[in-house]
Amino acid sequence: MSFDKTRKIVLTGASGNLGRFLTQALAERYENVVLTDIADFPETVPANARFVRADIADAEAMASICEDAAVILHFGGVSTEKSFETILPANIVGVVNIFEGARRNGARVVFASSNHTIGFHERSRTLDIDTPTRPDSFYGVSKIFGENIGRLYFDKHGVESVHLRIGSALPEPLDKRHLSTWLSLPDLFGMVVAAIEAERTEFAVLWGASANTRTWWAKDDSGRLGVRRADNAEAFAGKVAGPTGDPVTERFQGGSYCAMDTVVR
Ligand code: 15L
Repeated sequence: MSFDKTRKIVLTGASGNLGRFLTQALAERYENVVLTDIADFPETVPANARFVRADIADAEAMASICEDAAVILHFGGVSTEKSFETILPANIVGVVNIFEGARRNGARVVFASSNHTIGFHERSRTLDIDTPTRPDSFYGVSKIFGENIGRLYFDKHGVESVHLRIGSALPEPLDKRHLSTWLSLPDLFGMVVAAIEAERTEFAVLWGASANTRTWWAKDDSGRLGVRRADNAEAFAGKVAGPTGDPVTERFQGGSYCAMDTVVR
């Protein structure tokens, strides 16, 4: 059975870079998109969408926004390394509020996880989704927490979720690391559509990267979700910036996140 495009889709983090891209793409395909963010939406809200300003750490506000949702795309929260005090409400309390909203409404969650869940693996290794995590930051730990809340809510409550371990989602790769980690915006949208429309996902994890020749990431749940990647960072190999010169940054998959505050070299 195909996905009913009139069903409610919630997008958190709508005012951020990926949120704004997804907003336009979602509103062209679906008819009932509810956008939310702690910051005002900086563009005209498209037809088929409406914007509600709210803090994802506010449980009551999230409960109301998630009411009757079929799918919650959780792209909100802190998207880079910050102090634990900053990460805690945005990424820990926030993701629990989202899964609670999903549980109450029988919704599916699509979670913007990150490659910083595995950042301290060396670049010489190819990882599967069942390779143990190796976070490179409080931010990476918070994304592992979100994935594990997804695991718990599926096993305990039957809430389905798809976790996109996003590499570097950008219009174009900018540096050598991105030749391995790049996720084109059309490939991101393809993954989001597959995650929304798959008949059944259960608990799923996808590497959020395009079909890059220099990938560090192998087996994931793409096959059973019907995900296809069209782009390859190699097309940009001639124009990206070279290595940074920092040995820690260059050694590990998480790049500069591994070098922040690092005393063991
Ligand atoms: C991420 O998770 C961040 O949100 C983004 O700002 C980049 O740092 C990206 O990872 C990356 O690793 O390139």
